[in-house]
Amino acid sequence: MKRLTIVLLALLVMTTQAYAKGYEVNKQAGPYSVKVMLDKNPPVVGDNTVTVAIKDAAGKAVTNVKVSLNYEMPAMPGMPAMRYTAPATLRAQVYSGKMNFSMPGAWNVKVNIMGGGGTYSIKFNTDVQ
Ligand SMILES: [Cu+2]
Repeated sequence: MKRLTIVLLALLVMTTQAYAKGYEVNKQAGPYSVKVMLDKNPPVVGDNTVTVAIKDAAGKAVTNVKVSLNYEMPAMPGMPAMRYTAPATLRAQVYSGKMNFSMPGAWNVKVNIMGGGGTYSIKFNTDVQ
């Protein structure tokens, strides 16, 4: 019984850590591997800090591009689509910006990377609480 309790406690701790981890999306954009991290998981209404780490095919941090964020909530009954743009600025080896979600629900996020011979983007959806 005691052993079972320990196993259950260990499982609970592992599960809690998995959920406590920040929101993270990993995608490929043209020549770049892009890792997007939000400081809150799930994201919340109001300010959320976004960090974008970009690596080239050799795994080296890319720091000579421009990064911007588009985020939108599609139109809902009685409510037009809401679209916002925010810059992400280079800090150390990563790009950082803020997304301010104006209401809870499903949002579409697009991260644009300009440079390296073109514009590349990744998209993901997130449920804001
Ligand atoms: Cu809405």
